[in-house]
Amino acid sequence: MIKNIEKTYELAKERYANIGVDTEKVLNALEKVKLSIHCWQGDDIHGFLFPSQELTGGIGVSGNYPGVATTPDQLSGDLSKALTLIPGHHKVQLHAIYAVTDKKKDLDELEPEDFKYWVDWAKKENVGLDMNGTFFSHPMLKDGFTLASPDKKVRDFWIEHGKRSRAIANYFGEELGQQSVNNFWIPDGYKDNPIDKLTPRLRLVDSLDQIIEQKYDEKNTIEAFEGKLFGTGVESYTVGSHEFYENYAITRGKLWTIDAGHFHPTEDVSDKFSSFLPFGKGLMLHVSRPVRWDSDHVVIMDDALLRMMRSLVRDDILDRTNIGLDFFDATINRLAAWVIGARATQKALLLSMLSPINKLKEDEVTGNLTDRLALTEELKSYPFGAVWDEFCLRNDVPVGADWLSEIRDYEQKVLFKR
Ligand code: RNT
Ligand code: ZN
Repeated sequence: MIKNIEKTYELAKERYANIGVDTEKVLNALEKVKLSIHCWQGDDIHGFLFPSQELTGGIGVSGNYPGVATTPDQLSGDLSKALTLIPGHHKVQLHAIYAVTDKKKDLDELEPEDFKYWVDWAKKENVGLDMNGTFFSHPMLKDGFTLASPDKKVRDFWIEHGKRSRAIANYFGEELGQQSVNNFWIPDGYKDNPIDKLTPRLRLVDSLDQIIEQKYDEKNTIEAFEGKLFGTGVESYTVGSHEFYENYAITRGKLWTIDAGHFHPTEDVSDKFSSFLPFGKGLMLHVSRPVRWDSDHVVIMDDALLRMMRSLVRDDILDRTNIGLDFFDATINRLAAWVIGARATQKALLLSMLSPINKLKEDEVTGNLTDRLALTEELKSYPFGAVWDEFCLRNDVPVGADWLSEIRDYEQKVLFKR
């Protein structure tokens, strides 16, 4: 089996070499790309602080596949298992509600030590950690508002939470020696048409400015801001719109988060990267798969994903982009969901890298648009799967669908016993 994979790879290597693509270089480049794998796929966004709290903020998880993680050891164990099935070295994104503490603590009381559990785990796994404040599923989400609330008490609670999330992200960066991206998404908005659209946005600017007042070394942490077109229950007006956060990120020297599910379904999300980067510091992505709405389906290798990864590769902006995953599906095995989404994202990256980009760019500027179209079409049937298999082999993870039997085994031995 291994021999066949290697043989097939050698043939594929030759085919690609004929069109000027060095597959060895590509394999090295792919190995360097870290994904930020979201912990919340593993437990349907319950977290450990208030696990019985209803999920609010307009997001939803459907399904009740058996074996959901309900303790820190279960969730970190599931993540560890999933990481053995995903090639390469990655990061994991946490949310504030995943704090591990015996004390009863609210979101405005969290401290770095409440995440020591995760830092110890990350060191063991050799992964970085990214952070998310949790601005939902909490009674202080009052009438649909947090940082933009008209009520100062509500705002202050969430401002304190935001500040604390930054201290935690800074701790991740210090401890793990790599930058922790701290993502902010808030659900604030109105179901029906508001009269005043400006004042809530001014309040949000003020709240965010208070949160980011304290300086942290960017080596350790940087903030990213995630806008949205709308959420369920907030259809008419979202305070944190895309334009709002794009401008906020640019004027404050922060990252802009683009969640693939947060736009109008016909928008090409990939087209936004190169529109932002001439002005902005960098991007965070929430790679997701919206089906008719922001449904957060498990990511697959579809056109939208390919377009996104192609933009990152062709425009050479991978080093300014953090590729986070953000989907949640409880109708299938949750570990499989992680593995499918992560591997699909890596495959899309690989397919994008396996093309003679410089030649295509040259064709474009010299007006040889015939070659550009012909070659990009032909590339679709080049033996990219052989290079992917070799990548898995070299990274010591199962090739093809072999990972599935490991998940089935884990189900029997671990998940179904919960
Ligand atoms: C919600 C945003 C947000 C969340 C996570 C859980 O629409 O996409 O990123 O999915 O923070
Ligand atoms: Zn998101």
